[in-house]
Amino acid sequence: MPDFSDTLVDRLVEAGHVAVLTGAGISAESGIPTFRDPGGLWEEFDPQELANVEAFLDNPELVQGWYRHRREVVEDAAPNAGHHALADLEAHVPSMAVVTQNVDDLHNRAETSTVIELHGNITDNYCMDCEQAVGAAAVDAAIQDGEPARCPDCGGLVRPDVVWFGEMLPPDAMEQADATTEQADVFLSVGTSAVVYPAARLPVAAREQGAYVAEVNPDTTGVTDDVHETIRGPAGDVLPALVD
Ligand code: BJW
Repeated sequence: MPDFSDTLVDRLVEAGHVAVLTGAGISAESGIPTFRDPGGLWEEFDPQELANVEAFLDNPELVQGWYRHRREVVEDAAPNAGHHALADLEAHVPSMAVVTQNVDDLHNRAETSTVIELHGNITDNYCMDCEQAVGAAAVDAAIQDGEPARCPDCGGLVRPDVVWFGEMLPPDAMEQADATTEQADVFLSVGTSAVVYPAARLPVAAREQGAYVAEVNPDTTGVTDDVHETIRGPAGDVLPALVD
């Protein structure tokens, strides 16, 4: 049985608004690798070669192929007990939002109502020149032919709609994330190493702004020392127990 305090339960029961920040760890139990854990994506692949725009422009086929592979993993995955517990929590609190760093769409597929995607969504692609959306099928067909995927209208390179290092986060999403953090009476930080900014500053900002902040993670993170309470364990065990 996961170990959390009566204080957290009381604060959740009394909360007017709950904000939840999620990271790759919440989707680990759906079979989607995290980035920085042993066996995670960054152990096998160098982020410098794949997750920034210079790498993409150097070798678009390689980066498009890597994202296609990850998109397929995501399409084959399903939301797990942790995603479902957060969707269920909505029924127990007056207002709630999930701010996610994940690009895997699993909070939407678990039918959480308010999902703020800070780092984009791997199911979407767009043209770097004319910015129009390009369907995944067109990207897959080009890669199949050994060519970089290009925009059917203007011929520009097509990239996944994700946020790479050195890029700004979508301004609307960041504004919404800041607003939900400011409003929060309880803030949960779930399955994130909390080392990537600006997302990593949200739990700290929540505490400064008066929220009760709890972390759900099997390991220590960049914000462990900043939260009121740490619940050690997998999100798929902890969150259903907390919501029940
Ligand atoms: C479980 C579990 C289970 C396991 N249950 N838990 C110096 C200081 C401060 C900032 C910077 C700096 N130098 C550069 C920066 C800025 C940079 C940054 O933060 N770098 C740091 C690494 C130092 N940030 C940016 O560049 C951002 N943009 C920005 O700041 O714009 C302004 C700016 C512009 C120009 C110059 C400077 C500033 C953009 C960041 C974009 C991040 N993109 C990625 C890739 C997305 C696309 C893709 O998927 O390919 O986002 S990187 C990657 O990390 C991904 C994730 O969303 C993100 C966070 O990772 P996350 O989710 O925390 O995963 P892990 O693997 O780290 O952790 C998993 C956790 O789960 C672990 O704790 C496990 O224990 C736990 N876990 N199983 C619960 N079952």
